[in-house]
Order: sequence, then C-alpha cells, then structure tokens
Amino acid sequence: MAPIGTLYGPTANARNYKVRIVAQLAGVDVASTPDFVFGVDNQKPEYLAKNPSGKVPVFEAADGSKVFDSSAIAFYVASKAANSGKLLGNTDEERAAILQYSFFAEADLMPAAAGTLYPVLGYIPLVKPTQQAAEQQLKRLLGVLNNILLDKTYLVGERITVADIIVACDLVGVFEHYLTADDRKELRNLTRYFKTVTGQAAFKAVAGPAKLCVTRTQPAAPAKEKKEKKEKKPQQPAQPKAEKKAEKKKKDDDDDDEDDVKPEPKPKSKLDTLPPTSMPLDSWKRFYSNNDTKPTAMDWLWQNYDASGYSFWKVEYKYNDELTLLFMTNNLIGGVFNRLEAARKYAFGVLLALGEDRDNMIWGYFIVRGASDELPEEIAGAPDFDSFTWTRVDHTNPATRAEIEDCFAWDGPTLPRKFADGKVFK
Ligand SMILES: N[C@@H](CCC(=O)N[C@@H](CS)C(=O)NCC(=O)O)C(=O)O
Repeated sequence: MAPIGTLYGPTANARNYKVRIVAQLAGVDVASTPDFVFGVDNQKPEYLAKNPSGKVPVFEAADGSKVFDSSAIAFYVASKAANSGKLLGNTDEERAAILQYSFFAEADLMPAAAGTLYPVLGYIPLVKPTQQAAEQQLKRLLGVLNNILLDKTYLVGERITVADIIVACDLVGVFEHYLTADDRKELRNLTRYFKTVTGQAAFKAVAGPAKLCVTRTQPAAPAKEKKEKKEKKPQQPAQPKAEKKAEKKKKDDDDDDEDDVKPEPKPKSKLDTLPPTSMPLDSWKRFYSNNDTKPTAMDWLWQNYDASGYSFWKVEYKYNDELTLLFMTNNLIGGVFNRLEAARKYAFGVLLALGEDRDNMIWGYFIVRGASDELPEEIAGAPDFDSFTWTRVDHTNPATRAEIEDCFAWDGPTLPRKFADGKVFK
C-alpha cells in the first residue's frame, strides 16, 4: 500500500502519535520522519513552505496538498478510510460531537495540561501563580471528563472515533507525569477510558504502552538552587585510595561532614541597608497578583508608591531585529528573568513581547528598590544587562504613567506594538 502522504515532525510526540494512530485505525499508510530534529528541521525553508508557522507536525499528501494542525490532519487521514463514518461519525449529531470533543481537547484541555506540566518538565520557566491557575483548570476539566464518561466506553457512540484518539493523546502526559494512583482512583471513569483507548492495538503500535505516574513529577530546582548545589560538590580529579582514606579519617575526626558545612554567609545587599520603605515590594506583588490591574492594582500602586524608596525604569531590548518567532521571544524573556534571580527581592517588572512572528520587540517597565539614578548590582551585574537599555523614568509624568499602566496590564493604547505575550518578574 503506497502511503497517502508524509507526516513531517518528530515522531516521539503526542501530536504525531495522534495522526499515526488514526492512520492505523483507518487502515491507511502514512510515511513519517523519524530523523526529524525539532527546532532545526521545522525552521528550514522547505518546512516553512509546508507550514509557515514552523509548528509541528505538518502533513503533505501524495498529490502535494498540505494540512497543518495535528487534529485537522487526523480528520483528513480518517477521511481516507474505506468506511470513514466509523472514525468521523455517521450522523450530523455524531460528527458535531466528535468536533466538540476535539475542540475541547485542543482549546481547553491541552492548554491547561501544558500550563501545568511544561513548567514542571522545564520546557518553559516556572511562574508559580500561572502554573497554579493552569493546574486548577486542569483538575476542573479532568473532573468534567470523568463525569461525562460515567456511562460511556467511548466519547461518541459505541466505537472508537477520532475524538477518542485526540483526547487520549492529549492525556498521555497528564497520566505519565501528573495523575498518581490516588488521583486515578478519584478519576475512575477517566482512567478506565484512558486505559481502554491506549490499550487498543493501534495505539500501542504507535505510542507504546501508556505510562502511569507513580510519583507526580516535581518542578526542577530553580537555577539558583542548582548552581548552589553544584558549587557545593565540586568535581574532583580521581584521588589515590590511600589519600582518600586519610582524608576520610581526618574528616571523621573533625566530625565535619560535607553536608554540615555551613555555607558562607551571603554578603548583604546594599539595598538591605536602605531606610525602610512604606511600601514593601511583596505587598505590591501580592496585590498585583490578586486584583485586576486596571484600575484596582494600579490605583493601589499610585496611592502607596514610595518615591524615596524605589525608582521606575523603562526596559527595552537592544536587538529586536534579531528576534524571530514570538514564542521564542517570550522564552527569551523567561530566561532573562531566571538570570535576574538575585534581584527578585528588590524588583518587580513586566516585559512584553509585542508585534508578530519575525517582527517583534521586547518592551517593559520595572520598579526597582532604591531611588538612585544607578541601578543596583543585582540588576546591573546580571548576565543580560547589556542586552537592554534601562532608562530611569518619571512616573509622575502622565504619558509615562499611562505606559506603565498599560504595560503592567498587558493591554492599552500606549503599547508601542500589538500585544502578543509577556511575563511578570515578581
Ligand atoms: N495545534 C497544533 C499545535 C502544534 C504545536 O504547538 N506544536 C509544537 C510542538 S508540540 C510546536 O511546534 N512548537 C513550536 C512552535 O510553536 O513554533 C497541532 O496540534 O498541530
């Protein structure tokens, strides 16, 4: 059987599984690209000619027609089955229900699962409140599915459809990294359903046996912690045994095990010696996180701002012309924030990715402890400092104030370009 086309993208990926499982169920052959290198091959002109967004996967049919988006590809592939109604529904109602669950999976479930798991798996930086909000949403949606599945084997009708493959593929990571045995007991119907769908020969042939989480995957240690750990146990060249023994004895004698060594006391930041402020930064951060930015949080800020204890800074990236895809720009912001860790106690800021793919910029504002015209070492000494222009601004100037408000709210007429994404340093 000649392949009906080729699915381009990394093969070990749930979106890729989705299409190939449907192909198996449909009894059609789809060629794939096992050597595909994500981040490299999907940036090549020949790939972008098939899918201009550079996202994976994309499908190119034998006749040259192209389809992007894994669910759309799955529908296309299913339509080539001898009896496509089995996978795509036989009635208007079934077809609508299959679409309903497919959109639910992609527009609701997947973003919640990604928001919960990606920061934990280290794909994107961990921003606790954002991750926790995603987790709440995920729990809610899993509960909704669990209830729907109370008296159903499959989501639509009595047989497996494309909807089941899409939903189950989106749940692969959730079952592997998140839902423990206790959670699975609580989500009994959903678990039974997941096992039924992933237990199908077609599913196992493509994705292998489903993995069920034993211990919930925890976030990787923040960069700073990792660094400290590394510094604590420096790599030593191999030592002769006798020397090692002697050393161990000395160590035992000293009763001074490595783990008990007290770290050097941290040098105090100059900022800790400033006169106390009437606006603890944590209060602002909390207020900002828990309230609408405009007008509630901004009103609070203008009422409580301590101009003798803080300064406002406009922050602009110097190399906007080198930025490409917006998601990469936003990841760059995340990396910069990670490397600004030393300033976390003394600064709050928002950096936005504005514009569109291949034509975007990074722009934002920071509140920094200290009212001096010079930035503290925690910021000026950060690795990315030279890639940005930091300009001290007068927050009492109405135009500046409006920009700060729009920036912190990620929305408003003074943003220099169309809002796309952003991150909060807090
Ligand atoms: N809805 C799309 C989403 C595709 C997608 O976001 N793929 C990710 C990899 S799993 C990607 O290509 N990310 C890179 C990018 O966003 O440029 C689909 O299902 O195909």
